[in-house]
Amino acid sequence: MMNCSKRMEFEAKYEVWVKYINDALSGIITENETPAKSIYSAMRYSLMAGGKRIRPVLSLAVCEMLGGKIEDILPYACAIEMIHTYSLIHDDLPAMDNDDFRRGKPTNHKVYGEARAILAGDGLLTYAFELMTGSMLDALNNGTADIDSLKRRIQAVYYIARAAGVSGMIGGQVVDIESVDMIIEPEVHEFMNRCKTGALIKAAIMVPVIITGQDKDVMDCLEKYSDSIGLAFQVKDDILDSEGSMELLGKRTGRDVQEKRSTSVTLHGLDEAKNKLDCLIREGIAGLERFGEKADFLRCLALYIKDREK
Ligand code: GRG
Repeated sequence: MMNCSKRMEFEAKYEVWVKYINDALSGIITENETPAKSIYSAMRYSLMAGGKRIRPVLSLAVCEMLGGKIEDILPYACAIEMIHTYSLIHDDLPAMDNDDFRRGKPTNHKVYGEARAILAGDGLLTYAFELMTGSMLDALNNGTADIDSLKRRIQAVYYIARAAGVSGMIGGQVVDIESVDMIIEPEVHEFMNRCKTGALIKAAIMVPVIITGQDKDVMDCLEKYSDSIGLAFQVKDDILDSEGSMELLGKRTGRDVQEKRSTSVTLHGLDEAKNKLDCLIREGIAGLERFGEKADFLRCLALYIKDREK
């Protein structure tokens, strides 16, 4: 397990990555004076509302571990955070979870109204693809990427599209809304979590693997890590809904029981959910063995997922 100095190193580095990502995101969606300015404002409101940035941090950390260029991965890392933010805006809408607070602030539709919140989500989702394909065109025009590198970047965009769409997050969300007030089979529950939450986290990890052109062994190890921590992230989210507070989480808690949702805690109980979480984190860390000390940040990040309070 991680000693104290490694943990402090991890925390300092995480903060540096978050600042780097926040600066990049802030420069992408800016306030402007066009007739459509309110949509930029609504998109920026949620994008810059202070999330943990765990997905883009994962992309940058994996890229660094594999010796890739951070600037090559940044557009994809930002795109994934934009897709994630869109999903939160839509998830909070009255037609979905009907939440009033997110990231400690009023939800997007509470500030900008429902219609604009839907458009802000759509705008972020679409902008994510504009950002990734725009960076590919730049690389083509500047001659900074050869044909193999461009192929890998197309593969990365495809991977993200599948993770965000019906094969991933949307597919998982549909199972989620259809399983309220029902006992679902453990396999269906795991499918839901892997799609709804795990797929985008997995994409954040696998995109730098794809773009830096790694061999099958590296790919398999990081798939193992990403499958485990992606699922662990949702199990922890379920535990926090049961044990966490609005104060720390910046959103309403205790809804899973109230609204009879199928979560790791409501289906299996708190103790079993915690055992499952421990087990997934151990499995994830085991996937990092071949990388030695270079993977210390990713090991700490897995432990952070387990121990996080928000
Ligand atoms: C298209 C109408 C429409 C809705 C889409 C896809 C979708 C709704 C919702 C996605 C499902 C979702 C929100 C899954 C939960 C994933 C999760 C645990 C989110 C919280 O992520 P954190 O903790 O949040 O990383 P921060 O705020 O730190 O970024």
